[in-house]
Amino acid sequence: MSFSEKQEALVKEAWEIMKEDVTALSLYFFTQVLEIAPAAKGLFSFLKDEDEIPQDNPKLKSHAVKVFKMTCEAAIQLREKGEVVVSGSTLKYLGSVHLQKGIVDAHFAVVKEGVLRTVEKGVGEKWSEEMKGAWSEAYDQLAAAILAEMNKEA
Ligand code: HEM
Ligand code: ISQ
Repeated sequence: MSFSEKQEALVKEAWEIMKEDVTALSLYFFTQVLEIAPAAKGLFSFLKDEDEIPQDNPKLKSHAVKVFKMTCEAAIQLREKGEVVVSGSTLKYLGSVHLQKGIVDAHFAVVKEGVLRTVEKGVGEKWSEEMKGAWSEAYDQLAAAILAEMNKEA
């Protein structure tokens, strides 16, 4: 399925709105992921020794932002090139980080659900099935690129 200009625009539009409130949304993102999979807490260096999710941790925020920004970039590439292209060195890094943390296929579905819930919350009344579809597709393709690299490195 090809990625349309409309879909790219929906992903970008959401991120533009979300940027305004990125600290709170980063927290929400982690909260959702840990609600679905509590064990994920032990995987993140900045969470594992905490009793609760830190409310104002720059690392937490920067990690969350990376996932959203990379999904946006994936949407742009999908529309422009029909596939997600992550630069070789970045992809290698992503592959090795996640491999080392023991991340598997099923974890990606958990993070995807977290991403979708966070976009839904972030955009409020602008949320739609079409926007959900566009984010899902961009995330899935990005996840597939990371997983393929992980399988290559394993
Ligand atoms: C680290 C992106 C999926 C768990 C990272 C980093 C990036 C990233 C960029 C490195 C951050 C840095 O060192 O600056 C992504 C993207 C994903 C994805 C774009 C999906 C498309 C997942 C999944 C899990 C996961 C499914 C499973 C829970 C982690 C962990 C780290 C990490 C544990 C290390 C965090 C730390 O520094 O302690 N990810 N990730 N990631 N990711 Fe992901
Ligand atoms: C996966 N990788 C990096 C950062 C993340 C933030 C929240 C949830 C999952 C993540």
